Amino acid sequence: MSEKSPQVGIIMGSQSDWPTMKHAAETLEALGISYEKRIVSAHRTPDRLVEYATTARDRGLNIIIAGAGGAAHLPGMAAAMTPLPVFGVPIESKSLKGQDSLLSIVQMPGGVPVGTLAIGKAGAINAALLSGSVLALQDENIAKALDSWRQKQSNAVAIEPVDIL
Ligand code: RP5
Repeated sequence: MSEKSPQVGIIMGSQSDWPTMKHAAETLEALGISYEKRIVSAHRTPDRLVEYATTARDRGLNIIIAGAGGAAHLPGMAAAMTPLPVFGVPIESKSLKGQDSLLSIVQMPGGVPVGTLAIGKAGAINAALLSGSVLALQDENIAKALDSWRQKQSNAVAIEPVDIL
């Protein structure tokens, strides 16, 4: 989405995080929320992170969704440098299945909050939906899109289970 200035910034520590984080992007698109996506690594591109986080609010972003795996400092470091809400998505790592990412992101000290979602795809989708809920407080179109997304989800659930061969 490039026509509107982005409301949400999706950042991730590596290109390898994109298959997970694209679910956040797709969900934002479904809600009509504009976003930008960037690779910003707390470890490999610390200067890029400082620049991104310290300018995010002035550039008009409302929310940052940050996905990272392993020693996942990105969401916490971003939260330290911006007053915007930061939602963290723990990426499912190869060695520890994302337990490392989850604990790195969720265990912030009191005073620097990161809203932490589930490991992997579910977390990426929910970070976008939660962003939608926050933005919907001030935006009737997003509120309607969110209602309709939820209605579609309900409609997709069959009443009776069937045997799947
Ligand atoms: C983290 O290290 C990234 O967020 C990624 O999940 C993980 C592995 O990165 P790559 O080695 O695949 O670039 O910084």
